[in-house]
Amino acid sequence: MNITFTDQRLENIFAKARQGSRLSREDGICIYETSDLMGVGQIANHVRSQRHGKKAYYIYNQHINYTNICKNRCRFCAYARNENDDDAYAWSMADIEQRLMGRIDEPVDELHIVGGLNETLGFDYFIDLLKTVKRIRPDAAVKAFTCVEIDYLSRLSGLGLEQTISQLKDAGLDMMPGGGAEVLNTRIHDALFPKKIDHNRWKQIVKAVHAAGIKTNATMLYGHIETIEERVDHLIALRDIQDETAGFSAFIPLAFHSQNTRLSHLPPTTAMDDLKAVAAARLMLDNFDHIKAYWVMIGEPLAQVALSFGADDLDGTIIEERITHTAGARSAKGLTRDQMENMVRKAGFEPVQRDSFYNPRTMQPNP
Ligand code: V47
Ligand code: SF4
Repeated sequence: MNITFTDQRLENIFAKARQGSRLSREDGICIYETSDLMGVGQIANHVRSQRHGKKAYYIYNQHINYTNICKNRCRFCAYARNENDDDAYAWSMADIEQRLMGRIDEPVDELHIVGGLNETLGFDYFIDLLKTVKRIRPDAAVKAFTCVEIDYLSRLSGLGLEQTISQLKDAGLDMMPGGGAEVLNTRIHDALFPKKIDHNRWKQIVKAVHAAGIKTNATMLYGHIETIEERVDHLIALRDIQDETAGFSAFIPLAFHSQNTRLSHLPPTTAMDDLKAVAAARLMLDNFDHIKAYWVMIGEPLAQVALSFGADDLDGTIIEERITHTAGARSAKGLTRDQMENMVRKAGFEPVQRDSFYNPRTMQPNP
């Protein structure tokens, strides 16, 4: 396969990608710096095609954001509230049951459950939450809690990290989403999310979770104050952890939305930023099987294009996404399975409905 590059530095990166050699920090910086977007995209697409051919995965999922009360108050977050705010909420088990029952006739394969750090909820609430979900949806996978919540729960339970993870697993925790890492960097931590766990604690927790046999995803929140070097170092930090644990399932670049946040002066990410984020991840994270283009954050049309820039997964049907929509996302709040499949086919790929562990699902009837 030949690619005509306008930036000759990409020749060397393409040669490495073809040989399956690991890209360096300098290669990562070049991928972000170059204006040869099509060149980068073609290399990423080559790697993507070798791993996944024309397959593009998606899952039938439901989000449950059990509370928006959060003591961390990260500067980039539009979702969190103080306990006394008018629109603060914390769902009871009856509320959660009602949400699950409201969609019980749909073939939901995964419950994606995250929330704020709400000091009014005890450790029992989280065990109840997992057990309630498992009781009502025994066949669906429970993908719940970020490392930030696990850290919080280990303090709340007083049981220590390993015992806390083990109790959550026994109650029904099947895997964990990738949020909470933001950018693994002290400067950004101190400037944007000083109350949240730092990169050392995040790494310690994710390794403990992987050691307990629980797969997680990983993310990077980009498009705020981070530099190109900090993005590349974040990807390399994740790659190093994956070498050690093999516990990451997918990586999801998260495009920052500034509306209703304390960073509302920042402009939205561009299509160039979003496609580079996907391609850089595909090329730098050579030990990750899956790269998601999260349509909620970059919009459905660009997510289609991202399938040709290294992404092999569009996340899910979702319904009722709250975190990004509070921060101004203009994408739909959810998609039907037909819309999802149509999106994939129109982009020239083959839709594969999957479960949480990337096993293809046999088609169930449409709701
Ligand atoms: O942890 C918060 C980010 C994350 C904003 O693992 C924001 O399959 C953009 O992690 N603009 C939650 N992003 C979402 C998340 C996720 C989403 C889809 C799939 C998976 C997965 C994980 O969203 C948070 C934070 O990093 N976030 N505020 C904002 N204003
Ligand atoms: Fe809380 Fe998460 Fe929002 Fe930070 S990003 S304020 S931890 S809900």
